[in-house]
Amino acid sequence: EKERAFIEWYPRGYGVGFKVKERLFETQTKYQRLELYETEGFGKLLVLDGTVQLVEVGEESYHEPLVHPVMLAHPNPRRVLIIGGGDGGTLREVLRHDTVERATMVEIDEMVIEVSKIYMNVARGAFEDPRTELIVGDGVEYLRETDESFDVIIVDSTDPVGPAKLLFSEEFYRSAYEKLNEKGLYITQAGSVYLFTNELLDAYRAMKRVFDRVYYFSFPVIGYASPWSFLVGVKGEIDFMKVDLERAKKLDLYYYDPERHETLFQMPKYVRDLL
Ligand code: AG3
Repeated sequence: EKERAFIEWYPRGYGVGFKVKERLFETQTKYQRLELYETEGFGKLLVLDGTVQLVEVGEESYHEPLVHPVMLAHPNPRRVLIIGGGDGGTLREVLRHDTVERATMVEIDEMVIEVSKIYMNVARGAFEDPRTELIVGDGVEYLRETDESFDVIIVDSTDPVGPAKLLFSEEFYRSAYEKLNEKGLYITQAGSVYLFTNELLDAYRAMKRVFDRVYYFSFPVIGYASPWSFLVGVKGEIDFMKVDLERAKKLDLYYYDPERHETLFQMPKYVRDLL
């Protein structure tokens, strides 16, 4: 019996793959090629333009470090903006913080939201939460044009190559900085530490030109070429090295360990030397 697999190919022929039982769905959306698989041991696998967005089993290893470090470092995050994140995992984690009054999510591709709702349950009710404001649209335009301001902005995009490239530009960071309140935090996923080192460096340097302070950290994510990088931009008086452990206790986390927050900042030496 022949074995089937989905493999995501990174630069220089580095692959990350899963054994799959079947392809459940495939379509070309207005923006990208969307595929959904049933894997052997990790639940459903969502793929956009050949890149793994998530596997159901272990998706928290991405959504927890993307959301909770910034939410717990901010003293009182009430208004949160999410750009991308159509599967709803980021939104779900944001809404677990009871300081949140409104979470606005701007996803460009409605098909990602629909397919995630029909085939998976990553959002676990987050789209129906009364605090959720869901906008199908272009995050770059939204941020440029909105009159709203935010405590935390989270960019849960595809890679810093291709369609999401604008989300890693200095111009975009400037409009994010402007729309942050006096004290605000910005976080973006920034790609594979080993395989997208140059993209990580470019994004870091551009963020340094805009934010008051910039931090980088990495986390091993199930399904991606780990370690995976995250970049944090700070506006105003916030210390990203400290998180609120009282609020953290209520979250019942599985991957990100707020009591060992400092371990996030682990980076291969050559990367630290470059940054
Ligand atoms: N975030 C996807 C991160 C990029 C993955 N890149 C890759 N596999 N090359 C969106 C999905 C999670 N909400």
